[in-house]
Amino acid sequence: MENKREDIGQIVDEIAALRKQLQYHTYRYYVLDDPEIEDSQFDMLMGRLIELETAYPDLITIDSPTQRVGGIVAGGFKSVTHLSPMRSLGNAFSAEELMAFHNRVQSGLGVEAKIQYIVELKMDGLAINLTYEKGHLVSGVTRGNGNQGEDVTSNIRTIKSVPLILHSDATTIPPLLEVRGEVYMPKKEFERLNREREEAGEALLANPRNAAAGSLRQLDPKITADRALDIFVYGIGVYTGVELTTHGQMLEYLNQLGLKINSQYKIFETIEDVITYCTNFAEKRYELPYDIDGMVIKVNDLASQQFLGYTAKDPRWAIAYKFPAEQAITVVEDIFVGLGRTGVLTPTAILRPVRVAGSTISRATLHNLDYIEEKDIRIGDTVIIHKAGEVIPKVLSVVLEKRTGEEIPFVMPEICPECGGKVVRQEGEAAHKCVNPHCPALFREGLVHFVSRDAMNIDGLGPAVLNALVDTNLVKDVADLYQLAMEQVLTVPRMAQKSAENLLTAIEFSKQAGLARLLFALGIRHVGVKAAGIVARHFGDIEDVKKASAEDLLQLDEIGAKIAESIVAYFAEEENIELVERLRSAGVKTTEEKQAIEENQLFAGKTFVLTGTLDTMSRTQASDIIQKLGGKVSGSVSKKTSYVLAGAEAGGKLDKAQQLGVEVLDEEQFMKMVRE
Ligand code: 3B8
Repeated sequence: MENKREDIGQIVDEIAALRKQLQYHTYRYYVLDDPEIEDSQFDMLMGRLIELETAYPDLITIDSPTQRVGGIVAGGFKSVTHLSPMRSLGNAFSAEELMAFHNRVQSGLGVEAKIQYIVELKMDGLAINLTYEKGHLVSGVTRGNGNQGEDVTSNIRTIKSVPLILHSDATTIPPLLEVRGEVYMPKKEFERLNREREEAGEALLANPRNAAAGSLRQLDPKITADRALDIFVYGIGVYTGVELTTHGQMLEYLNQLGLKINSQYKIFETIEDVITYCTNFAEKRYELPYDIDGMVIKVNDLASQQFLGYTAKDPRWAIAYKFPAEQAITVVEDIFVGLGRTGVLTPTAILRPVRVAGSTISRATLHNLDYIEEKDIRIGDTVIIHKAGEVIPKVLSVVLEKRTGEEIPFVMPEICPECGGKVVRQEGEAAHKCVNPHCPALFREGLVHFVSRDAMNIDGLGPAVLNALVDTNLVKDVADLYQLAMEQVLTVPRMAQKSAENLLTAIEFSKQAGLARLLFALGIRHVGVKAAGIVARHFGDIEDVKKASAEDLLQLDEIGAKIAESIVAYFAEEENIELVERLRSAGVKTTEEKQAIEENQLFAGKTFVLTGTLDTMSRTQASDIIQKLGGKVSGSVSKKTSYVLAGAEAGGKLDKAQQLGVEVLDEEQFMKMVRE
């Protein structure tokens, strides 16, 4: 017995030592890009740890280096409210706009103020908020709308340069730390992934940014783990327990904690130097191993940042300098009319292929007839095209000097190119539409929408597979997807056994997506992700959505008349009712957890009074959190006060609260409420 206990003690120590070593070498390899040991040595350490943890499963902890890849996230990602909002940057496209930014900063801080700027590379990825509590990673959430994002923690954990535990040597660990950074996919990894997809006959991803976004939205972290995502952190949200004076110092502090910062930042004393540096960098960007779409200019002094604050939208202390869009000259070889999900006919220019901004462009959207007429774009014209960060390039203008007179003006077809049905243009609308509700192209687009990421998120149904399923009549409506059998899927050209299995698993899995995704997936006009979520969480069951009147729906926050009427109209159609019924009997979940109180309205109707010094956050930050969650903050304690949040050296207000029997919370209790 005695012996056994000693053994366990030794095992515990060995496990701790292995974890420490693995953490350190992961940091050397993935954060510093400067490994100290061979991969094989690393694998041996990991092997030993796995061996011990297998023998002693009770000793496994969530932070163990063996636990980066977890199980599938059932039911989609949860929406989470950020403790402090995550804003996005305003843009400057020229030296003049940078100068204007500087003038605003200067007048904000006073004409005498000497301003130091720090310039960073602007990563073209996805903004993510990492929350660390007592040095442990507790969540990774997308920026979302700035207030709420999606909880993609399970996928963030697979990124090796994200420490699961912050480094505690040489620095203090903050009790609470929100770190902001950009998750990206290195160019090499993007190319590797696309090669793999090409071989598998899957649709290619447009650019590293989209690839990173798609990878982060996988419900199975194993898939994310297979894609070498990376991160650079560049800022903090709520943080406690440390004093920082400049942004540069903050970056170095984050670095000391084991987080990965981009060391290519530079500090400047004048705006002229900032401008020279930024404009010169445009050419160098293609030499980097990752995509950047500009530079970020920040006021270096943190007190000045705070003083300048934010406009309704953007920080006043920082701005993005976007590199000029790349332009190229080519020829419009044809104009093709495609059909969108809502029946809109969209003309696309087929271009003689040309290289712009690092990729080959062979088409550009022409939006609608007005756009074509305004720019007078004709088939055969030589045009200047322009590609900025966005995926779809645009035709900027026609090179009139190149006109020969042979060019053919574009005519919008009067019948739908897919079904031969009538095309109409409603008064006051720019779009031409096919109004045949049974148009096969509309159905195909509806299907693409149904399986898309924000909808039922069925992976493995790229355009080629979908077309094959539709063309062979295996899928005549979205409910048919749930009746597919293995033999049927295998009839799709180039479909391998493994892909077919994956597809059927993904379809099966999507049954649990829940009402919010389903409502969005159905493609009810005007019902976006957000509205679908609000309606689903309010009613909880599709039966109740069906029964809802326009007035019922209008009661909901953010649901306007257009959405309400469209939902009512959708469920007035017998055909749609039947479709929903078939989905339900196939096992598709048609309910959603109801929210008695809005998720972000935890403190609705509650009044807080703050007193004393809080040590994990400032009072302003605490007020922000309370208000964000629907609560009020008042200056004095009365019977109506719901809670007093008391920090150190709380005085009279605390006494009064106790007299009146008002509940008093300390910081820890408060944070616990917020977290739950
Ligand atoms: C404030 C500062 C947004 C950002 C910021 O590499 C704010 O700083 C932001 F409201 O989005 N993509 C960066 C990057 C992005 C941001 C940033 N710094 N380096 C980026």
